[in-house]
Amino acid sequence: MRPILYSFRRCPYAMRARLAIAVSGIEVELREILLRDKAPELLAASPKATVPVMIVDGDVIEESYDIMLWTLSKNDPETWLKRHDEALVAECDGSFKSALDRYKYGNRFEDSDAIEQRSIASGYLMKLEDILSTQTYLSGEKPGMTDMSVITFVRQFANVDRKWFDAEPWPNLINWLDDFLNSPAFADIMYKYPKWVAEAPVTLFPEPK
Ligand SMILES: N[C@@H](CCC(=O)N[C@@H](CS)C(=O)NCC(=O)O)C(=O)O
Repeated sequence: MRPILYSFRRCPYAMRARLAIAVSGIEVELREILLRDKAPELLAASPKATVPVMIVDGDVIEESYDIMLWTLSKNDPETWLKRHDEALVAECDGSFKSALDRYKYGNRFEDSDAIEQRSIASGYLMKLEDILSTQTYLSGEKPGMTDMSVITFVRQFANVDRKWFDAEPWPNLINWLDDFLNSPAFADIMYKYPKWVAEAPVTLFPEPK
């Protein structure tokens, strides 16, 4: 049975799941979700109601990172799992993402200051810059799990105020992000799908070439 992926195009969590699926070559049935109008089938499968969610042979995988790990455990032709700094990814998913949300959605968090949070998040990005000043990727000379787990969140951070981001002293981080944004791999995961409804024809991801 082909896995089902509930996804949302612009969600950084869903994007990293799609990156792993695309590199693995495992074909899934993609169901594009609108966050403000979630499909009842998603809510029934996963009451926590976040995307991405993957259904494999009746099992529900509800965390993007676990979807990446499951997918790559099945097929990892670019050996991403060999290049995997778990601590750096955990810091991204934890304190960096928390500060990013408070920077990007400052008005939703009454007790925090957006600029202060931007500076907290920047501490993590300077750490990435230090690594990228000595090697091309966070994972070494080839991209790996570390790069692909964090890059969609760095993109989200950069997009809050790209002019400000580009003026910061992290040239290697900017190059690393821009190379990714200009890559075929990024274009392949950003294809626009219409909102999924149960009666729609099956949509396969990655797109058959
Ligand atoms: N820890 C989850 C987080 C997923 C998540 O928060 N996704 C957001 C979209 S980017 C979501 O679905 N939010 C629910 C909503 O906005 O209703 C994961 O890694 O998959």
